[in-house]
Amino acid sequence: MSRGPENIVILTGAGVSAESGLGTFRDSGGLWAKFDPMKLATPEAFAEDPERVLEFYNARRANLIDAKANAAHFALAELEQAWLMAGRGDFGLVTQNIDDLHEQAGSASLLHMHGELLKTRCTACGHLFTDRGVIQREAACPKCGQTRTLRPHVVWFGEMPLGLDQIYKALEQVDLFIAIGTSGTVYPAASFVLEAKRAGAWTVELSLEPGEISEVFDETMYGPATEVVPDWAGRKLG
Ligand code: BJW
Repeated sequence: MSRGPENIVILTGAGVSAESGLGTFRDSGGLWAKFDPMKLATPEAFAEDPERVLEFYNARRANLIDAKANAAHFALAELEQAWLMAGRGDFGLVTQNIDDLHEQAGSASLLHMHGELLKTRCTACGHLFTDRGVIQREAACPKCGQTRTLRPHVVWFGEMPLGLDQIYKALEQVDLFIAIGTSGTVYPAASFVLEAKRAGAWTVELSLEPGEISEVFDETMYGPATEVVPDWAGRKLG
């Protein structure tokens, strides 16, 4: 008997990159335990003190340069390839992470809903470019030439996440939704599981420990991402 297509949407958060040495936000010792997000990750903070915000993101860029994808990132890239090659259904990977570790592992159907740390955007002309260096306040935009207009291409609190139309469209058709390494604290990402349930999907949480909305999921598996994700993906591919 042939099975119908099974469309997958995966949402990842900081926990998937934790074992690559990138800090999470809300664990003890996480970024928002050390720094005040309202002073670093809002448009108001950038308007008030752009140097302070740039210093924070420049340091995070420097930290990202040596980070390597881990077994969880690789397992998701392999799952995607196998899923699509076998024609088993659609596959979408939505990440809240601004690092490039899913790309490093080879994921292709990838959407960065909170932006990308290694991109810089000009607030004057909208020019977006890959940039591994330091963003300097006085630097000129390579396209329009204006100075003091460059910012990291990340989504701050109060800003609209990226690709939401595409995400909600995928969630309307989803059969299997998996949230990995995310605390379920930040919206709208935290509500995707409810959209998936509305579409009739089976929902799974894979994380180190239960998050804010764990009770909503049909299935949960807790442990380090480098263990639970390859294990779950391997069983899925059977
Ligand atoms: C492991 C592990 C291991 C550890 N293995 N697992 C009141 C109510 C509801 C909403 C709001 C509200 N007031 C304001 C809002 C909206 C606001 C929001 O949600 N605020 C909440 C905090 C209350 N949201 C926004 O402003 C968003 N925009 C928006 O809403 O626009 C309007 C809109 C309207 C209508 C429709 C749609 C939109 C924008 C949010 C932008 C978030 N930006 C940040 C910073 C990005 C740049 C940067 O990196 O500096 O994004 S904040 C930060 O949190 C970052 C992350 O992507 C995001 C999510 O964090 P994540 O990934 O879940 O990390 P953690 O640390 O929280 O959790 C890690 C998890 O991993 C934990 O569970 C660990 O256990 C686990 N873990 N080690 C496996 N080894």
